[in-house]
Amino acid sequence: MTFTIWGRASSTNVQKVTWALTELDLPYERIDCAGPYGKTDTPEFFELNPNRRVPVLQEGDFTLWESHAILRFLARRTGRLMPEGEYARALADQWLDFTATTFQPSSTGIFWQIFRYPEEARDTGRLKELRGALAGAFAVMETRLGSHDWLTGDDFGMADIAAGTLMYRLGDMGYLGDIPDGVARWHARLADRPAYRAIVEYPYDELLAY
Ligand SMILES: N[C@@H](CCC(=O)N[C@@H](CS)C(=O)NCC(=O)O)C(=O)O
Repeated sequence: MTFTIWGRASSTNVQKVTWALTELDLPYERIDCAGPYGKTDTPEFFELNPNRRVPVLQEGDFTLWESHAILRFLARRTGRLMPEGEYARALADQWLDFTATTFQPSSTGIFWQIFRYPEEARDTGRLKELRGALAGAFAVMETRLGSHDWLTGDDFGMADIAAGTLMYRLGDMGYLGDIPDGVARWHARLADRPAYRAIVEYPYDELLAY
């Protein structure tokens, strides 16, 4: 199995895929694109992903986009990073969808408000709303992480990767100070993993350039 991943290393959605590949010890080549690297508005990229977003995964002639679809593909392909059994797998899907629809919109929304705008230019009303949504998302995660090490099953898996990529920037922005205890312990476990330190704790100042 050899994969090509399209997307800049500073993208949290790309990090989900490269983190999974690294945990799986699978070889891949990554091509910088999107953000300051551009290339997503070319006809060639449209052929890869008509939604013009990264990540995109290629394996031979096969092309796949949407980071969580890629995580599921890699997990099914290898039989790893997901728990055993239909019920447990359904719960992994549940947490992936929760990250896509609830946790990520609030955390990424906060990131762009803080990162892109000086304090006086921020939309304070929107930021307040996003902070409330983020606190709500952490409270939901605590219902699981308050009494379990990982979001699904007994082991680290794809649901932890999807949600875990969002934690580093929140920490950088000072948003992890008063998170629930179980979420904080889970984040410490993630941060112990070499792949998290190499891939997620990645500088993102290049995003200022576009
Ligand atoms: N739902 C998509 C979202 C992909 C997405 O929005 N990717 C961002 C990077 S994190 C992107 O391509 N933005 C355009 C750009 O960076 O130029 C996924 O999970 O793959």
